[in-house]
Amino acid sequence: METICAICTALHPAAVGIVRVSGPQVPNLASILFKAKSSAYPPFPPGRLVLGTLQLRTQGREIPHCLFCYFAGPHSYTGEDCCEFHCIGNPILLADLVDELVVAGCSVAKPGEFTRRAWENGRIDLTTAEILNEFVRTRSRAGMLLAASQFSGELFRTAHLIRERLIHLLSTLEASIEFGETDRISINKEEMARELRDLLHQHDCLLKNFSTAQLLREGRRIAISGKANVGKSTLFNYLAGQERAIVHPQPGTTRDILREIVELGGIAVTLHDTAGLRTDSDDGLEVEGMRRTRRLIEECDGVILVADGSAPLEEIDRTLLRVNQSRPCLLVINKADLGQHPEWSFKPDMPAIRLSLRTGLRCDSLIPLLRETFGKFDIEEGPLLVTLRQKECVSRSKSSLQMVLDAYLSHDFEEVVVEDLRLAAQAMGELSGDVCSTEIIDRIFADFCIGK
Ligand SMILES: Nc1nc2c(ncn2[C@@H]2O[C@H](COP(=O)(O)OP(=O)(O)O)[C@@H](O)[C@H]2O)c(=O)[nH]1
Ligand SMILES: [Mg+2]
Repeated sequence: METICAICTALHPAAVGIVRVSGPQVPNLASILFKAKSSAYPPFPPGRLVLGTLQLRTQGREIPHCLFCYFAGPHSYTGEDCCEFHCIGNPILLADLVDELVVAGCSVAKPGEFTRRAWENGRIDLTTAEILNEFVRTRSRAGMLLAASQFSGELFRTAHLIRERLIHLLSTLEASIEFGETDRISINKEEMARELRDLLHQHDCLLKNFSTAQLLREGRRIAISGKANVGKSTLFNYLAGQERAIVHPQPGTTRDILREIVELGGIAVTLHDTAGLRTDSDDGLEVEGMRRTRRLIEECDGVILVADGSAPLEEIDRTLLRVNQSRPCLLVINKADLGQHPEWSFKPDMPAIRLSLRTGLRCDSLIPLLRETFGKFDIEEGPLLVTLRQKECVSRSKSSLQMVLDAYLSHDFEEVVVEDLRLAAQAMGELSGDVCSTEIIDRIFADFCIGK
């Protein structure tokens, strides 16, 4: 087994940078690369930080202010002997340390290789490893908290249990097909149907929770919509915290849809700036922009409808208010600095705020209101599917199982059914990692960060 090493902190100047090492050479490397300040070490006590200097021998340098930590296998992240060097966080120094470790016989870890070893050594199950990766990558606090709530290994246990039940059904069926007539092995058909239905229900529960997990990844998709020239791009830039979209007094400036992932009060939101909607444009480009906008709005989880509260209410405003009533929508009545036109004095049927993006009037209430309107998570009890791969495994298992039940109900109950049951068990095994090809495992860990 090779000893692997990698920088596991971000490659930016920072107070501290960490290089992680795992494998059989760790005890040797410690004595070559690290000199403790106290003569009491080595041997290094597991799990304790020891102060000393870094010995970059081939480069002829000694770097002070380094902490060294040894983790004895199997009680380590990977299950092997591991260690970490906590150095001053200069990326050049960290790269030099990795070079030195390579000279000493280590190889540079591939993305996810530490966690892969942890999985191979039974320290972590496959689904929890995926959740860990999601935890690192999620862009919102809510996503992070959801990922943290999934660390207990519940998804693994659920998938494992479903697979065991499928295998039990499979062996009962196979036995009845092979020996049924001679040895009178009969199966209780009612019990069988009940078990199949219950298993299908379990699949449905898992799939229902996937939409929550999608929020982990992308957050809510929100479109900023409204008439031309009301301040949509100004709002987009305000929420994105930067000048992304062109703001211009001339109507019809925004034709392409701009997209930005932002965190608004703890929830991740993919924000879309769209072309203004109006009825009378004869500009082909603008018409195309409006067509795309309508399609996008259909796909989004919610809409921020922007209006110019200082101008009279037009037909298009009424239409927009009406069509957005049935979806999560926040009405932003902008340009309060220019005064309010009497036609905008009514009480809207949706959450609304009157503000001025130009002067900042009442803008501080915007984010809490956005969170209230779009931030509700409907989390069901039970484990959460976190990645597309996990969802695909459950969908595949479900459709095979549905075929089994359909065939069963139509009394067409032979080898075909056995094959479908086997496919369902296979898909569940892939989810839990109980049966997974090297190719799939490679793909899962390739998506991890280096050093994880
Ligand atoms: N007076 C005033 N003008 C605004 C306000 N917000 C945006 N504008 C201006 O309205 C014009 C259109 O803004 P823009 O964001 O491009 O609107 P969009 O077409 O809806 O994207 C620009 O000249 C903005 O500076 C506001 O609160 N008050
Ligand atoms: Mg615009």
